Amino acid sequence: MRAPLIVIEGLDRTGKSTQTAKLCHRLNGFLVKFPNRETPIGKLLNQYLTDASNPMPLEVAHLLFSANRWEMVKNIEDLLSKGTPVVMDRYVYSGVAYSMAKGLDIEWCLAPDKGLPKPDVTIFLKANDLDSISQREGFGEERYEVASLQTSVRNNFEILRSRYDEWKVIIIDGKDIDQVHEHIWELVCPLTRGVTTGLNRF
Ligand code: Z5A
Ligand code: MG
Repeated sequence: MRAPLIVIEGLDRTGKSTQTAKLCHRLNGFLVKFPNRETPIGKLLNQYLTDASNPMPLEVAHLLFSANRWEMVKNIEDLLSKGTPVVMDRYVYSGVAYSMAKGLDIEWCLAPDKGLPKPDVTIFLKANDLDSISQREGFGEERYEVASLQTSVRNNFEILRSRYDEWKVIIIDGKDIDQVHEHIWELVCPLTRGVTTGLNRF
């Protein structure tokens, strides 16, 4: 028996950080946010995201986002095997959806993440009304937070959703933070008894 690996994905400002923190608290789990801006690679990514004049090629940024996930694998596997649930704020799917929106090929994007642990459930926070989301605090401060890119990222998330069967979608329009949390809990609750199968891999 091991603990579950839970991922929350979504477009910018859909409430991923709010919800992963709440869920982690309720599960007494371990929270992993990607990008993890604290590691040496994460510091490079933070510089890239916050300074739009940074000339780093898109391909290099994509590989660094992936490397930033690989940096955490040993830690994550240890926690799961010892019975601590791991909750992730973005993961492989964000890596692919954003880089595809910038013009990279889906298979090329998935290749460096091949072998990473696959989530037991991926919960996608879906907003139908992107305008109301872009009015939330903090939107537009980083290089990918532009409306045209968000539409493309949303389409790419739909492509990924049709490929991976652990995806569950929650429509967030009109729901407050606690209502979204209760929907998430309904999906996660069956996993809290532990998972009998080994970890799948991308
Ligand atoms: N990126 C990439 O390109 N490749 C990769 O491999 C990865 C990421 C992993 C930074 O990500 C960028 O990295 C991102 C993708 C790219 N690009 N962009 N743009 P990040 O995760 O570090 O971004 P962030 O700065 O944390 O923003 P965010 O994640 O987009 O926001 P959020 O976590 O989804 O939302 P929040 O911080 O929880 O909530 C936003 C506000 O809304 C806040 O004031 C909340 O109080 C409020 N809120 C939350 N829920 C609600 C509800 N239900 N109602 C009303 N208000 C709410
Ligand atoms: Mg966030």
